[in-house]
Amino acid sequence: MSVIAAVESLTQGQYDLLYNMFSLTVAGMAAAFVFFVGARSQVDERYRGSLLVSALVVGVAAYHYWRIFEGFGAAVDVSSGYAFDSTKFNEAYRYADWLITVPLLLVELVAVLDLSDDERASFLTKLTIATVAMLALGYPGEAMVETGGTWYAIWGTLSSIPFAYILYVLWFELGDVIEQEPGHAQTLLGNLRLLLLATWGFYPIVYCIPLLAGGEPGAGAFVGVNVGYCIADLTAKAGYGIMIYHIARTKSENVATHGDAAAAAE
Ligand SMILES: *C/C=C(C)/C=C/C=C(C)/C=C/C1=C(C)CCCC1(C)C
Repeated sequence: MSVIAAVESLTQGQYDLLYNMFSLTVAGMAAAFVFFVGARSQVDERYRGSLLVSALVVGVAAYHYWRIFEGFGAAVDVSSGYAFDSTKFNEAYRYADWLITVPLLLVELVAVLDLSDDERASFLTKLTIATVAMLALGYPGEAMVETGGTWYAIWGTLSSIPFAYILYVLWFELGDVIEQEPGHAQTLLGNLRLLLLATWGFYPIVYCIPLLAGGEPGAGAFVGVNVGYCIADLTAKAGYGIMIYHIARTKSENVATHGDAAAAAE
């Protein structure tokens, strides 16, 4: 049974925690959307695209979390001891969301890097292919097989292969690119790379939560996984977008002080 299918009922505490977490995530994504749209005018024209993509990411996530929140409301029968009807909770929203937002997070990143068109295209192509492979291999584990069973571990491991490749590219290739960036922007991009690796690295850990719960999936594992993914999504999308905004501002100031030609040469 998948984590969700194994849930028969929640305690009041578990219900309150999830309710508040989904609510907070919808609000956080929606607030971030407004912020990124508004902040576009504060950066130089060439970096506005990165803020638009940041807004797109959190906008798409706000919508999906709203649907998840609604599904959660429909699945729990508060009047009969928080009984849980797993058929009303659609887990696929999260993976559908990641399929759209993860490649966009990469677009956001390259939009603040000084890359040639060729470099940009090659970077995005290989990372997007790896992302699709990672999610396509992770989904069956998450939703279609026995949680804690052999297949759960197999899908998780298979999904980790393209993930390891993504980490490799982000660490080494991105590291080389960042080294060529000027002054303060280089420090900020270094921090962004760390945030990226730390937040993305959190997802496979969340995937392992049901295993830590002794292999016997139940409401506890369900709550752990959902709270974990909410926190991961908020930091990897809204938090990351805020860092991209700071980088865009710093680089815009460089453009303003050194003029266009110097900034273009950097
Ligand atoms: C905004 C959403 C983001 C940044 C989602 C990232 C998701 C991952 C890095 C997921 C990775 C997984 C593994 C490496 C193995 C287990 C299955 C996954 C899909 C949770």
